[in-house]
Amino acid sequence: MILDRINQPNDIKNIPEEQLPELADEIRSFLIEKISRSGGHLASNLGAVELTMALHLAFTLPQDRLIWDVGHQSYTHKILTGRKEGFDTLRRYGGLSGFPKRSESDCDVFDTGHSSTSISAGLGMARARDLTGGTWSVVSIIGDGSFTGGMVYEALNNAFGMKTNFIIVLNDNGMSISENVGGFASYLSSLRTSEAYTGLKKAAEDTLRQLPGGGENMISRIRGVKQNLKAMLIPGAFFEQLGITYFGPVDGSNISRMVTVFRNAKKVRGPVVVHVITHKGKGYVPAERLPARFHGTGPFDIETGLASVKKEKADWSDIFSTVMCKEGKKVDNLIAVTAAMPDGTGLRRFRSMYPDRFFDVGIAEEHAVTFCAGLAAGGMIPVFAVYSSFLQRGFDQIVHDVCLQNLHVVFAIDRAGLVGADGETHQGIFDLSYLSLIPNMTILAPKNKWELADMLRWAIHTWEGPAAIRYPRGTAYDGLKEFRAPVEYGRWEILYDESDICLLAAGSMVQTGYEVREMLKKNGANCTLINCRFVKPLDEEVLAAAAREHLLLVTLEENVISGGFGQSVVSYLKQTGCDVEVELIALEDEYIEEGCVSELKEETGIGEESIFRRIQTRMIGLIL
Ligand SMILES: Cc1ncc(C[n+]2csc(CCOP(=O)(O)OP(=O)(O)O)c2C)c(N)n1
Repeated sequence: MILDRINQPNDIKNIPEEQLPELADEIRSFLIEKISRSGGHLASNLGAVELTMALHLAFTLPQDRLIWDVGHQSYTHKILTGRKEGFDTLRRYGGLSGFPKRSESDCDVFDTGHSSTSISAGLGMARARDLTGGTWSVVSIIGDGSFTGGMVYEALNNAFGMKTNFIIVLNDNGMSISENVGGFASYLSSLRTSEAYTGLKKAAEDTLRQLPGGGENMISRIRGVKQNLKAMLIPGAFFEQLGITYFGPVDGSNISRMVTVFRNAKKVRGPVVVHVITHKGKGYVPAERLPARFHGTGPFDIETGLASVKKEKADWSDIFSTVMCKEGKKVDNLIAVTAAMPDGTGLRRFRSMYPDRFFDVGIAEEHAVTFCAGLAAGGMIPVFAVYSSFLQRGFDQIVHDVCLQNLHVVFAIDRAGLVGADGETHQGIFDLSYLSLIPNMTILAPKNKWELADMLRWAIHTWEGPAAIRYPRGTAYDGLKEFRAPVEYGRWEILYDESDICLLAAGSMVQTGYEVREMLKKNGANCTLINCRFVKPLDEEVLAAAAREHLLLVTLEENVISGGFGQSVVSYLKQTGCDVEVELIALEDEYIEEGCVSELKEETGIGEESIFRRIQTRMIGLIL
């Protein structure tokens, strides 16, 4: 195996050129084999194998800096920098991260996970290099999908007039997770076919030349027009106009060609874009056919491409999807908005049923929020379906464009809480905090799948201001079916009414609270369980009564402690002079790495066992 000779950074430089295609094949088989077991980002990585090899041949690590946008496509980079063995623990707790991590290797120079940051980061590093007299290369590698994010344009604008080298590799596979959208995607597709333009131009000139008499004359007149046309159509005009040298398009399967172009790009003074055409899923037929399905995948059978674990029950996004489709029929101004996640959020069905009322705005969460504000101001009812961690991008827009004007925008916040294998960048653990502090915002969290449906209908039909409904990743909870009180603004639901201990649980933690209560009861305790389905506003009446009637209140949330549900409860109790013991179960003030969700819950102290032990200790302290 040639791969056996790759054990540390730059080992690839010792592989003879004629063996590189074989190495690419071996890396592909390695990726397919490992990801089929661990799950992970397959299609993007398969597409970027040769590109990554060429980068490692043209540049020297760790001196030169490679910055991977999003970072989900950095697996080959990890293999080439001595982390092959780590793939047996990929995305597991304490294992190899699925994204670049500075703490993991000095060849990872910038942590990523969210899209469209690499050009800003790279530009910053290039400026820092210049200020410190360095001579290394700084290379940002960014996909065409990530080019739909606004930060990219802020960075390109800022790179204008730069006098030293900074390389941007545009890894264009024509896809975001799903098909790429918008004007820039269409511009890129025109660049991909720019050879067709060159051929067409020559054919037109030849034809004109054959015209009797005026042929040459006409050609020169047309050439004038052509200069203008050229500005629009020659490859890279968009970049050139911004003062960025454009190389491309380059075939992303041709390693030696890419190496030559990268070496040339190093010589350019100023920013340069190398536009590389790659193929998502390359070399594995199921991933080539279904690149979106294999963008991020769970374990699968290599032979068939089918998921190893069959989904038996609906997940939260499915429930959301079903309700949206049903309500779309009744409410003709209901609009669904996604920022490049039609599949993950479950909006694909809505799109096929109501194409005119569905908008994929690209990886542009900030824009999506203000776009929704505009839709609402124009009389529509927009529902923005978005992952909790990505909505962080739209914070100011929620404050300034939605809540200030009290506009009726519904935020369907998916993947709220711990998400597992994607790690720090993707955990949805801040939304209760960053939304709670915004005036006019109403925050709901369902205990089970029926409540999600009820809340979504309430937010669409009854409520007239901003509302955020947060729900977790994975299978929708179908327990506690017997409890289904109509959704009323700011009202909690008392599930079990006893004495001594009162569990105040929000969203996903109601299920946990239920299990904890069972454990407490087995140990002879009395325990109330309240479904705090409105995280904002709090149900002050129920809370005040709970404080009067129990020895210990325990708040439970899948969110960081700072500014979260528990602290809102404590703040209310303090303000109103309620004297009761309170235990806050929430995530500590820290980032949480990858791992499976149940394991992470126990590790972080919000799992059933840990909560049970904490309550027991606290009660012993109170009684003694
Ligand atoms: C801010 C943000 N929103 C959404 C995502 C989810 N996401 C991860 S990769 C991706 C598509 C990226 O497309 P592209 O840059 O073309 O890379 P490819 O996977 O096609 O190689 C999206 C939408 C994200 N990582 N960050």
